[in-house]
Amino acid sequence: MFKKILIANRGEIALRIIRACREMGIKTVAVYSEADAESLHVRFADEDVCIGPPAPAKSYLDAKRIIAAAEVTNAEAIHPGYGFLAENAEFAEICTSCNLVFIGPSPSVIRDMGDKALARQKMIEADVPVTPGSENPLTSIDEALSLAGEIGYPVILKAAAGGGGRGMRVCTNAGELKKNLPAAKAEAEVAFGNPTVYLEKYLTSARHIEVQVLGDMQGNIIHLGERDCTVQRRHQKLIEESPSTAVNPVLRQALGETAVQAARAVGYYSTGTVEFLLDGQGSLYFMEMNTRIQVEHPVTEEQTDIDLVKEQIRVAAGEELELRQEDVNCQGHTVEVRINAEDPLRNFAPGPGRITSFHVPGGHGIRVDTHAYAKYVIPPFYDSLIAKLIVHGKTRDQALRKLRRALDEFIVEGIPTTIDLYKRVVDHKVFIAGEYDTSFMEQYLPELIAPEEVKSAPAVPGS
Ligand code: MV4
Repeated sequence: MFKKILIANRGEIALRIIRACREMGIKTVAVYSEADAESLHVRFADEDVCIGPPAPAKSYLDAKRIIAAAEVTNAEAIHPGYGFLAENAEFAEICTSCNLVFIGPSPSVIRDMGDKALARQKMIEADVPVTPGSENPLTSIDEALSLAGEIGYPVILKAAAGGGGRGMRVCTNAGELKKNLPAAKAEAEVAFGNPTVYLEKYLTSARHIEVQVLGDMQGNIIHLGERDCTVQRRHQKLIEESPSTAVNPVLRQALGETAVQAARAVGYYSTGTVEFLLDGQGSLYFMEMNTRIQVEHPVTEEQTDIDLVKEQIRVAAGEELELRQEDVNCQGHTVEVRINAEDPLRNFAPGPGRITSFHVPGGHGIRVDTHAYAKYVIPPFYDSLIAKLIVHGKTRDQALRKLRRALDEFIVEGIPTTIDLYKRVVDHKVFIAGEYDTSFMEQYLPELIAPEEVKSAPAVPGS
């Protein structure tokens, strides 16, 4: 097992990894930018190295600085967390070439799953059901038009190097497809340095269900249940819950087996997430595979009582999984919400600044993963996540009551937050009934997607 791990990240996920390491008796090295000198991950790590100015490109995204910090502190492994370099195959390769263990899947799997068009192709070859659409990247507008004609509108254009909703455009007819294809390619080139775009049938009233998988280097792969991530705002997940109210035991079995089949098809090890769309008829379609520990991993931890970060570290050290599929036992109901420093009155623009008072909720079944504290200054340079509130109850009704009570107890003053947005969602009868789909926010809480002045503009599909 490693004696010392460097955490190449910041905020709550850096703290989360430090916690796992400390419980495993592993020393920790924190890296931080000048903007994070007062951040808790610096304080709680055994050692810390300032790696540069606030700009991510000169700090948390700079492989050279991170590797140098690992060398001067004699760290044996690097945990990338999520975001930053977590799904950067080149960084994973650089770690390996510098005799550092990258805590994650192999670089080739990171690269392959990072190309969403290639991931689809590999799933088609493995008989994993994928959303009807292009089997290869689109090469011409004629090809796109004939394909869309075959599968029927609406269709959605997706950037192969994108993922998570970035650069997606919905087209409801041939005219929109003609207009949006060149724009989507140009946008993908600018955003990801890769203009490759593919096309899928747009499933209008779907659920977004993802399955947590865990594999070791000996070829063992298990699944750890599903997370329903359907409630999103502009492709940012707002709420994640498990189990999904749209999944019955038969479908759950199929979901888990299909997720393991997908992971096995690409030789997966470490923690990973297989994302599916579930259509109104109960059909499952592979959408993409994420090769990192995700923001919402605590949902699965509370359902299964398995520490996913510890398992990820054990696998990276070459250990075989102790867990067998029959040992995975999901209990109760868990819901997670992300508390962001964003201002709902300013179209959720980031609201960095000093937190003047901070009180987190507690009590049975309440977990708060946060790096924030009273007097802490949320910097403007990074994502606006302040805390994740995760609640667990025996039933969904109990969990939602706990969540509502916890949101009322959550005190953050000095900066704007999204706490009140969640009170609106959790109070909504359609959400409480569990009968929501991907259109939930747009259909029932449109004022929380865009403020009044923007709403007057006609919604342009594919915008
Ligand atoms: C889709 C889709 C329906 N059909 N793809 C992918 C990334 C994620 N952030 C949203 N994604 C979706 N991809 C096809 N072919 C529906 C979603 C989707 C969604 C879309 C719009 C508004 C909210 C959504 C919530 C979850 C999933």
